[in-house]
Amino acid sequence: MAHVWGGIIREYLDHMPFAEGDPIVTLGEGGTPLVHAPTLSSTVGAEVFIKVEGMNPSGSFKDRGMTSAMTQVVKDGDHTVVCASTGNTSASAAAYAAHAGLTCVVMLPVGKIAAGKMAQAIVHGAKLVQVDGNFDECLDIVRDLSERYPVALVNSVNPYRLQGQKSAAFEIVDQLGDAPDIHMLPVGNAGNISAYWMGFKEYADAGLATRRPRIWGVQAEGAAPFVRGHPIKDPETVATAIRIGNPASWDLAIAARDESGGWIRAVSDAEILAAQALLAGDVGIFVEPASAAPIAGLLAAAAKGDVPRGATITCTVTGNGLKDTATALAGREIEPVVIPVDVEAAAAALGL
Ligand code: AN7
Repeated sequence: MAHVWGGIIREYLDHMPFAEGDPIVTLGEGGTPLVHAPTLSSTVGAEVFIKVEGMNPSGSFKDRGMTSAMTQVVKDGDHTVVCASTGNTSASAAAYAAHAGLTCVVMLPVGKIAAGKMAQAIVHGAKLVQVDGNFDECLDIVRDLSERYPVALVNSVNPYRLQGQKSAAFEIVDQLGDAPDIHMLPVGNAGNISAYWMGFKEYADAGLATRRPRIWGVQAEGAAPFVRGHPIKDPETVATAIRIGNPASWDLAIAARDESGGWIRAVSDAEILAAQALLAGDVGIFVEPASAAPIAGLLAAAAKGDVPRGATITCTVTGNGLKDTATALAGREIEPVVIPVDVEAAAAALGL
């Protein structure tokens, strides 16, 4: 019989802080495609694979961490979860809370959340609080709130989040047959880069990979605390998902970078948008702006001659492009042709 995917906790139970019989909260997350990108590969002189995390149930990688965080919340008998978010964490938390019958409170920077993500929080029934501040300030509030009130924090400072998110590294090794030479991903609050490094290390230590990859992280120029070497007060970028100036997992991200022999660099908003268009037009994958950052970083590294010839490089694209169509379409000339119901008019319109 064909294998039916059971979500990342069941699939990787031996590597998770849970046991058979635990009340697993899952929407079937994980098992996402790893897509070879031939044109991009020849452009950069390496073998490039794209890990398509926008295929998760709520459209982003956050679902991997939310299945584990929510399972622990249910085990603990808590009833209300809270998170700060640039949009994807709140969308995922709202979906998993709805599934588990929990109350979900989301704290969002006003005016800085993509429309699709806002819609997700609303339709899944989250209590929405908009804050006249940025993500970092929202995170400060929810951390305080969870210490003083009976609400469980499901941001990535909750260690169960990283436990789930490390499963993406396991999948990449399983899909490739070994770890890549280099793994690339966007860096915002820095939970994911920390989780991937944990996952790659765990798999190698268990003898399931022969090596660990170098980790190359990419930030947006206007929100690049790791590149500057200190927190940024007023982060700004078109990639609202990674509009973060004071990453919570600072030390873990630095460890991932340095232990792996990797780097964290920055790309401009223009490079991000160009990479988003390239992924959509040449690879066939529509991602949100933040997710295009690693591709922009890869192209910049190749232009500098920093990409080892023939290396196997995996890039995580973290969120689905449908969440933010306004940014994707801004600056594009769209002239729809309207024709009568007539095949000759259709042929004429197409220049056939
Ligand atoms: C598409 O939703 O922080 O470095 O509150 O949505 O693990 O934070 C989102 C982050 C990359 C950065 N790509 O990951 C939130 C939030 C997308 C994202 C990141 C985010 P981290």
